[in-house]
Amino acid sequence: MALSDDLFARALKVIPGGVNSPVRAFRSVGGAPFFVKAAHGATLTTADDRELIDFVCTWGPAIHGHNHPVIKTAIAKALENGTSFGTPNPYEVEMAELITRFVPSIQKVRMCNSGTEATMSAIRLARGFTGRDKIVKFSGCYHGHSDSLLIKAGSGALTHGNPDSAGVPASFAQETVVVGFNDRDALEAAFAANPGKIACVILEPYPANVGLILPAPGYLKFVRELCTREGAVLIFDEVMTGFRLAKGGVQEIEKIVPDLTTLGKIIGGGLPVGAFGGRADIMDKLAPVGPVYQAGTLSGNPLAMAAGIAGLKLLDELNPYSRLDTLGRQVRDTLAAAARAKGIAAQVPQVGSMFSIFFTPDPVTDYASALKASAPLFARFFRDCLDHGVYLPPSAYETCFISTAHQGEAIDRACEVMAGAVKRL
Ligand code: KE4
Repeated sequence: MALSDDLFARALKVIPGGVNSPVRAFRSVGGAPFFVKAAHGATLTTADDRELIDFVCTWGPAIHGHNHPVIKTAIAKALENGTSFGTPNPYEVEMAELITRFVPSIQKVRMCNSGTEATMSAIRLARGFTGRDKIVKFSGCYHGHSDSLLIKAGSGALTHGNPDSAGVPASFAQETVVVGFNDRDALEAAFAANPGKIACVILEPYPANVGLILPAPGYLKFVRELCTREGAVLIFDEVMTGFRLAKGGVQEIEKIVPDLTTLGKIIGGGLPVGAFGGRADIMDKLAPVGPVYQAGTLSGNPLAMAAGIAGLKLLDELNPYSRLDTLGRQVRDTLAAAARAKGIAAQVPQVGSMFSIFFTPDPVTDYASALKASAPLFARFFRDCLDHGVYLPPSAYETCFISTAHQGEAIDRACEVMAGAVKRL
């Protein structure tokens, strides 16, 4: 029996579904997940010594490729002095100063341990700041698994057919208003139906948890202006896009200033980190200064901070974004050409180092149009790529990530494999 199969059989006995996060379970693409024992650069090495070119990049953090020597050295150096102090430490200050420098809208920031904690806390903060209870989210956007946000959620929730998770009390769900992304009228109507009651609007400015969707021209500006008019806090969930598409994230690209921003993934350098920050007048509502409580045993952990600081400084030094966009265009153009040659309808949205593929003839502009794409065809495409050594996110409702380590042989080989997979559909 292959080692991965043996590990999965053991895992199934003691871990629900054999995985610690549902989207890893391969349930929507068929087959059993493989287990990874090592990751370097653009490559994963499975328990059975298969080498795979990785486009999941641990769901975003590995923008410099896996196990980058600069990040590894930073962790090792921090480790010499211990793993956790439970007190303020110098790394936290340096991390906060870096984040506020990279993202000017963030005047103050609070570290936590995951994107879920970041968005959950940002929503509580917006409710505490405004004294209002309702929140607005967009169908298909995924902001982690806190109760208020598991309503019409994307990513693993959508992949496994429970975008409205069981276990969320109706009394919680009714405080969450869900509207379609890119739908101006629906957002106007949500405010009209809840005058003075909406604490915040939270969105992924480039939704990437139903596959990748880009905002219609002017849409983000419209959302910003509506929130300002209605006194609602605008939260950009940049857990995925933060530092991924620009040092300052989507808000730098689109020149929109949110009131709060949530971050994660890249700022941990591969270790568990989340963060939320924004206007000082809002952030100062947080304990111990203000009445909104939020806390965390390992928040600002020195090892995680050291890893994240090293990764952010490397971005500052290398400024890899145009290189990453070139790699993204190479993949997009390869897939689009292969689909045309095969006569298969496909959309291949791409921005910077993020791309996805929808097997559908129509442009994908929101959750509803994303659902029209063929998930079974994606599963066949996924399986063929994996059989030929390229690992994509195991779900039609995720986005692929490219790292600087993909440049050269890895991206060329992967493009060959993905073009061949389209041809064999
Ligand atoms: P975490 O709690 O998983 O660190 O972050 C939640 C989160 C918040 N906001 C956005 C925009 C996110 O994409 C995420 C998490 N992303 C998924 C992948 N699309 C994590 C993968 C998983 O659930 O295993």
